[in-house]
Amino acid sequence: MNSTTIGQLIFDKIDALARISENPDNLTRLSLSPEHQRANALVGEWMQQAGMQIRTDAVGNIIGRCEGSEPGPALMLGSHLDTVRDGGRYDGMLGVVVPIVCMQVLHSRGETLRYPVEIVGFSDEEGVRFPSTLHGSKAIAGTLDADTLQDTDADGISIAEALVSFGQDPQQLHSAKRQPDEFFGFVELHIEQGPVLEKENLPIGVVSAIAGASRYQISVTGKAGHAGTVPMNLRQDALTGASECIVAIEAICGSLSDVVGTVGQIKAAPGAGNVIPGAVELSLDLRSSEDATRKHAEQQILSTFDAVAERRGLTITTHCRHQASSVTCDEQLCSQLATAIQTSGYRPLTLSSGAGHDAMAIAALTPMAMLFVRCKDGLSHHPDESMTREDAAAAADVLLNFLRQINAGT
Ligand code: HGY
Ligand code: MN
Ligand code: MN
Repeated sequence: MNSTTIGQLIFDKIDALARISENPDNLTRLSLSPEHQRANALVGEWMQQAGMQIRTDAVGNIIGRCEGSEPGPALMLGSHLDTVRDGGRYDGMLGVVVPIVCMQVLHSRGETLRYPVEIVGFSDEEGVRFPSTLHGSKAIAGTLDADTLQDTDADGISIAEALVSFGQDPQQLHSAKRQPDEFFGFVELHIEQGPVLEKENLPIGVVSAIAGASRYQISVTGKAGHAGTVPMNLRQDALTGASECIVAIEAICGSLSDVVGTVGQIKAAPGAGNVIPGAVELSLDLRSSEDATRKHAEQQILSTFDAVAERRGLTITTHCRHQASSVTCDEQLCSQLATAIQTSGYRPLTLSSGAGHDAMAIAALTPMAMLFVRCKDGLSHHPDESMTREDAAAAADVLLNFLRQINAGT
């Protein structure tokens, strides 16, 4: 199979997955949804065609396994199959499809690796449906707290209830946990979601580290009232208070280097144009490659909330729903990936990740590393997310080099 064919094979699979959405007008596939079920079924078929045995674990991860010619620890590959709302088709899916196509190429050539390979389509990495995130990879790493299964989505459905509808038993959460001696490493291939590779005119790079992240749910409570009769100086307006908090988040993060803060969700109640908002719910997403810097930003933001609450006669409560420390990628795997990139004829660039990935959870189980693939304008979490067939084929070429290198023990 030449690189054009491989690039097309990858794109055909990516496009087929992109047609599985809760919404005909955009790509939205949330975890443990009927769409997720359909995506797992399609990916499972492809894994079987590539000579893999498949299973779905207790938290909805789809797992393909191909035994090696020798017994021993496996290499885990994979990424997530859930998307953000109105998202792009490569974020996550590329890191499941490219390894499957690589296994398909080896299978078609009758090439058997010495070591077993597992490919995982992780069930919830985006954390869009539920307030917490990385459920699939954390369950495999054994770090998913059983209490998290009580988290509920906007319709009040808990993860546990969603797992039952998905055909799983939440009581079996522990059975998803894998043992460290089952693997010698995890490599996740993912679009860069940033501008560096494009600027360096490279299709692929090695990730050095993944930024840490905190996610908060914030409630601002004031007093609803008549929009026409309450004088401005007597109001306890939850929405103007929340707005002051949002602008403060932007100012604090903007004043610190290497921190990004985002309020992506906001909901005001009762939500009538002629009623002063009495309650507001908002999200806060904070990232930094340095955990101490992220903590410092958090302190500053939370004390600003106290001052706003005091001055405006509001109650502001914060609930941390997710914390992930920044993680450094495994040196040996990174160097092997850099060699694989050189074998494909590219300069091996190393770059860090501002986005979170399943690899940061799997790091608790086994050494992990990541390959980033160029995407247009670095755009992601957007329907215009795009990349080229040539870069997809380059990614497969590098991953095949890596698989063969490991096989040769180099
Ligand atoms: O939000 C992130 O960093 C990832 O795309 N879930
Ligand atoms: Mn992703
Ligand atoms: Mn994403």
